[in-house]
Amino acid sequence: MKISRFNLRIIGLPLVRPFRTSFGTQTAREVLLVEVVTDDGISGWSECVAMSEPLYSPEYVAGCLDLLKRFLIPALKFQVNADEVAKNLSPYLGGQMAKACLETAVLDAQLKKEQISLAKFLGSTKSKVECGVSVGISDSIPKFIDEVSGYIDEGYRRIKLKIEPDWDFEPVKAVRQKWPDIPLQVDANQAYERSDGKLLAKLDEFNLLLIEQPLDEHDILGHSLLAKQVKTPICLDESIISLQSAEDAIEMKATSIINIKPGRVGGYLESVKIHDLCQSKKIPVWCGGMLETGIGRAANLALAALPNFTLPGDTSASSRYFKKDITNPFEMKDGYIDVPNGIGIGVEPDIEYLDSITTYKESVVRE
Ligand code: NPG
Repeated sequence: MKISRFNLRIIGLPLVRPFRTSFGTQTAREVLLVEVVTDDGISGWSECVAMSEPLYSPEYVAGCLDLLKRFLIPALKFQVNADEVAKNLSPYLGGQMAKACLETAVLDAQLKKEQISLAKFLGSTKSKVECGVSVGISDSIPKFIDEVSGYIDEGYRRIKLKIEPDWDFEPVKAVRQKWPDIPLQVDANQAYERSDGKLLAKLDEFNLLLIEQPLDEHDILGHSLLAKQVKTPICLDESIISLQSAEDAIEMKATSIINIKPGRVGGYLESVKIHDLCQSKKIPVWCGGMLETGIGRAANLALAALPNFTLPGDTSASSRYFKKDITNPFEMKDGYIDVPNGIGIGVEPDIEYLDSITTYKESVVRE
């Protein structure tokens, strides 16, 4: 596929409510968007999931922009198919989020040209997916219960609670007491130490679906040791950055469920490989979220429609995050969101709205 230009832009979108995790509080989402324009005049869109600061992963918006401009875009030489992008970018180490973003924009353009939806291309088997919601750390239990209550009333089918030392047992207990049967899981974002096994084992009584990423992302052995101390399944997120890392963590029994985030593993094509591996090893997977706009959400929904995505993901409705999304909003009906079935990722951004929230814009054009 011949590419005539790459349009890069950064937008700023306020969140409807602050989102606090063990690594910080987000009040707005700064998003790097890539538009690939082909010689046929087709636009492929994608969003980079990196945050403004390197708090969740080493990647961050300004760093990804630099990586794209300086190394990744030039490596594609304006002529590439989606299945060759990863190979062309492989000399450059790391940068999964920036690489995923570039590959997805190329893929969107290519699938639009081939008139096929991303969901179909990836191998989806569902037309709608079950919605979970991720609830941030709060400053009081009553305020927190109110927030959870609101989500349950809206119809969310699985609740994920962010935890950290001193915000774990009590909030989880409060939710479990009020909703004894709701599918519930927790996410620590690496906030605990190997020595916290006993403390985390106290959560076993709450019948949680999983504990997500309790320890440092590099501590695969620690997770494997912890898995022997707690009954609740351990699920890795930050530690899984590729097919290889998924294979190693499974083999070491450090994870019995995997959160697949396409941005974190370098793209949707790598995500499908991880999905297939997990399916063959009987490891259930679910699709994580990174406070995506409609562009990233559309592609995540396509992935979450694959058969081994048997747990609800962080695929919430647009209204959970933004007052106004940059695409038509994703709405939840009876706890499900429809998987987009239009060509490519199946959605287009509202350019006029984008222009009004753009903080940076630049094009890399073929000479
Ligand atoms: O619904 O998109 C969502 C947010 C889900 O909790 C969520 N994401 O650690 O998985 C995470 C967390 C996150 C958010 C990570 C933003 C990084 C950035």
